[in-house]
Amino acid sequence: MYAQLVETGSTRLRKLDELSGDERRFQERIDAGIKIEPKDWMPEGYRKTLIRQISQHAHSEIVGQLPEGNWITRAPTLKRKAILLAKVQDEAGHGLYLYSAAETLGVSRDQMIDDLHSGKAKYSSIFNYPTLSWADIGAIGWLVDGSAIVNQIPLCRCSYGPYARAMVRVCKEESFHQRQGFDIMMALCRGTPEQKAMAQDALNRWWWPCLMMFGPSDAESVNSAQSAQWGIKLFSNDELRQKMVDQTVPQAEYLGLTIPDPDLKWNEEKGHYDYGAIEWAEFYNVVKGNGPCNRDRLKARVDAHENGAWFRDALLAYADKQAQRSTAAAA
Ligand code: BYC
Repeated sequence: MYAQLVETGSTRLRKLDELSGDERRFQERIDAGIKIEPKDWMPEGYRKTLIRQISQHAHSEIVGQLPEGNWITRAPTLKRKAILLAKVQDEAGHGLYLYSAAETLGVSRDQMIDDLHSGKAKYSSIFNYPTLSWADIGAIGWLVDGSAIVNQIPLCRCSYGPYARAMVRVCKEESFHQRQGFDIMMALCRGTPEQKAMAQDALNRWWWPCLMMFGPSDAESVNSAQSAQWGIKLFSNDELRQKMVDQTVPQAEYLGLTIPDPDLKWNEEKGHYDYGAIEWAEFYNVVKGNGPCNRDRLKARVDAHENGAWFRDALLAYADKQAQRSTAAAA
């Protein structure tokens, strides 16, 4: 597994009667649905797991601006340009709420940014694929933001207060993003045969990477069991992936598009769609840094940080000057 393997303090899940003192009281609070707040006692593994997940989530929002930002100047109308600009700006906001939520756990913004730039911290595999046509912007909104909502609605009820509260606003905005993507797909599917073919091509390329966004299968997911016990994960990777498939198939039918999976079939007995095998080798390859755009994405972030150094220096110099002036005025 290509995982950071955060040391959670135990090699297997312990039952309530095996926990002692603070740990037991902590688990009882989680089991009673009481939110954990920054100043509450928490096991070190819980703190580290949240820093890992929330910072990776924040990095995904920030890196996630790159594939769509690529199309702001090329959006087909002024209205589409304004909508896309607002959407990409929302993603920056999501990154900032999430970095702030992670900071409440005692990690600094600088440390998180360093970990992203050094390759230690991950960001979502999905943002390592290129946006080749305008239809990709529709597909991202429809499928990537659609998947993000499925994954993130349960996070609004997760055990850590600042993360749960940040997710409420994020989910409301993601819902607008998903609709704007579906609206682009509807316009293309009602357009010329060439436009419809462009929409189909985008669906063909984004479908499988979107299923991979939910993470490895439950059998391979190293962090799930502990995160579930701690109330960070309320549904498993496979459960959420299934929800995404079930909700998206009728939407594709409405658009008149074909999901690129010959094994996709309604299973009457299960009440769910069965879907074909995911190419996990591709997922791990992307997570290891070898996807089509990994190097470009990281370079864009590092360059932006380095090019913004003068601005951060200027802010600090201004803050120092203001502090000196107020000290002088008080003297
Ligand atoms: N990509 O044990 P598992 C968005 C890693 S933002 C890369 O199941 P966990 C959007 C995983 O980190 C989308 N790596 O892990 C933004 C772990 O490695 P580490 C981001 C992945 O944490 C802008 C290892 O594989 N959403 O939607 O229990 C525009 C084993 O996995 C991926 C979030 O971050 C992946 N796809 O579960 C539009 C949501 N999947 O860390 C849209 C919050 C797994 O041990 N995060 N890995 O080195 C989560 O819900 C969970 O962290 C995950 C993974 C379900 C993603």
